[in-house]
Amino acid sequence: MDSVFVLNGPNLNLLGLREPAIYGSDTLDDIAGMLEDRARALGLEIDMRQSNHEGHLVDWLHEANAAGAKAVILNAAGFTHTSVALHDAIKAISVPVIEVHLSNPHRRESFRHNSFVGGAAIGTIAGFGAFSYLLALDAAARL
Ligand code: CA2
Repeated sequence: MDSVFVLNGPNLNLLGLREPAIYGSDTLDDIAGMLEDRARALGLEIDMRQSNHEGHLVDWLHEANAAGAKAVILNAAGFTHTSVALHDAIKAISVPVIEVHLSNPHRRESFRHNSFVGGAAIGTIAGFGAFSYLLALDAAARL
C-alpha cells in the first residue's frame, strides 16, 4: 500500500489546547484520526509525526524518500519561514512534498509571508484549518 508521511513542526503538539481562534480546536490527534479515515477510503497508509526539532524533520524527509513514500504532507510551522535546511532537504529527495498550513500565512504578519518550504514543494494548501490536511491528502492521492 502506498504511504504518505504527514510531518508536523514546532508547537503543533499544542494544537487545540492554545490559540483556537487562529488554529482551530482540533488537536493533532483529531487531525490524525480524520486523515486515517480518509486514507482508508483512498487506499493509502499515513505515517503522522510531530517534532519541535528541525533536524528531526530533515531526517524524516530523508526517511520518507528511502521508504519510497508516495508523498509527504509537511506543516513545518515556524520553520517554514526560516529553514534553508528544510528547503534543501525537500530539493534533495524525489518524493513530492505538499506544504500545508492551518492558517493563511499571507493574511498574517509579514514575517510569515516568505516560505522556504513553498519554494521547494510541489504545491501549497493553506487557510482551511484541519481541512487543509484533508485537501492535501486528496492531492497526494492524485499525484
Ligand atoms: O498555520 C499554520 O499551520 C502555521 O504553519 C502554524 C505555525 C506558524 O508559525 C505558521 O506561520 C503557520 C505555528 C504553529 C504553532 O502552533 C500552535 C498551536 C497551538 C497554540 C500555539 C501554537
